[in-house]
Amino acid sequence: MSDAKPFPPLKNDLILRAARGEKTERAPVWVMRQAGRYLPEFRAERVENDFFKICRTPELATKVTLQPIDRYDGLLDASIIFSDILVIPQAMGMDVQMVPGKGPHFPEPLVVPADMAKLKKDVDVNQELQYVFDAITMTRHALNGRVPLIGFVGAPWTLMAYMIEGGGSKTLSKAKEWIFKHPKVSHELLGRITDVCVDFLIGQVRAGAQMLQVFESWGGELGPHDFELFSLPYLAQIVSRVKAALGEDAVPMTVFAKGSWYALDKLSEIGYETVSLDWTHTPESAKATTKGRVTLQGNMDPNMLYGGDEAIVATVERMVRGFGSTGRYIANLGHGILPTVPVEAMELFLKTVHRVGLEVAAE
Ligand code: 1CP
Repeated sequence: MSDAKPFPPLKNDLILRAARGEKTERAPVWVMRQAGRYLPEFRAERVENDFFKICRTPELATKVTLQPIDRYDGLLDASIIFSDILVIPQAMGMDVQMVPGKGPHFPEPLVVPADMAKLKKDVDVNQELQYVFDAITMTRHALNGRVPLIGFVGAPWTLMAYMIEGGGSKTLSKAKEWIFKHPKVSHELLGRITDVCVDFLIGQVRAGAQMLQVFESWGGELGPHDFELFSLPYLAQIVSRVKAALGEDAVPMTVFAKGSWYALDKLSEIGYETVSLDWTHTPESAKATTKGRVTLQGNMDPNMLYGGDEAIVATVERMVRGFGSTGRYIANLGHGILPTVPVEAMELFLKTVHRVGLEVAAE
C-alpha cells in the first residue's frame, strides 16, 4: 500500500459525520441499489455485458458505480461499490449465475450437510476477490472525493440461505430445514461464511472503502429466537473482528437486518455505528428503542416511488422531520430501489430529502 497513489481529498463527508454521531448541516442521503436496473444507462451496459463480468472488470464496475453519482449530480451523499453479495459464495467455490429478469441461480446448491465438503476450506480473499478490491481502488480515484465510497457484504445467514435455496425463495424452507434439523452443522457453515466476510470487509477498507454495510436481507424470515441464534452472533462477530483488525483505520459500519424489527434494541449495542431500517418502523418507535446509541438510516417503502409526487413529498416530509430531529440520521429507502421506478421519482425523492433536511437542521 505504501507505494500506492494517495486518494483525492474528500469534499463531502456528511455521511461519515452523521454515522459518527456528529451534527450535520442536513441529513445525508443515498439509496440502496442506486446503481442498477432502473437506470437506462445501466440497462444499456447490461445489453453488452454479463452481470458478473461487470463486477469482475474494475473499469466497468467503476463506470456503473458512478452512473447515479453523475446523473444525480450533487444530490447523492455516498456511492456504493457495484458488486453483489453473492461474490462470497463464488469465492467459496460455488457457481452462481445471474439470470436476466429472474435473479441469481446456483446450478449446484448445498442440499445435504455432506455437500459442505465441496466448499473451499481456506478462502484467500486476496486471490478470490482481488477484483472487488481493484474495483474499489479504481472507483475511489474516479470519484475524485465527490462522496465517500461504501463497501459491503451479505450477512452469513442471508448468504447461507442463498447457498442452500439455490436462488431467491418465498419460504426459505430448505435453509430453515438446515438450521432446525442440523443446527451444529449450520453453525459451522455460518462460521465459515463469517470468516470470509471479515477478511473481505478488511480488504475492502484497505482497498479504499470509507464505510461498510452488512446486508442481512433475509433477517426477518427468522423469528426473534432464531435470529438471536443464527444471525445476531455472526453480525456481532463481523463488526468486532473487522474493527479490531483495522484499529485506527476502522471506518463506520452499518447493519441492515430487513424485517427484524424485534431485534432493533440488540442491533444497537453490538458495535455498528448505524442501523438501517425497513419501512415497518416509525421514527418515534425507532428513536425510543435505540435511545441515541446509533445513527438511524432509512426507511421509505421503495414502492412509495410509484405513489406519485404528492405521496413521495408527504412521506419524505414525515420521515426526515421524524428522524432528522436527532441529527443522527441518514436518509435512504427501507430496501433497494425497484427496477421499474421512473428516474424522475428518484430525483424528486433526493431533492425533497435535501429541502426538508435543510429546514430541519435550521430549526
Ligand atoms: O447500487 C447498488 O446498490 C449496486 C450494488 C448491489 C448491491 C449492494 C447489487 C447489484 N446487489 C447488491 C446487494 C444484494 N444482492 C443484496 C442485498 C440488498 C438487498 O436485499 O436488496 C441481495 C439480497 C442481493 C442478491 C441479488 N442480486 C438479487 C435479489 C434476488 C432475490 O432473491 O430477491 C438480485 C436480483 C441480484 C442481482 C443484482 N445485483 C445488483 C444488481 C444491479 C442486480 C440486477 C442484476 C441484473 O442486472 O440482471
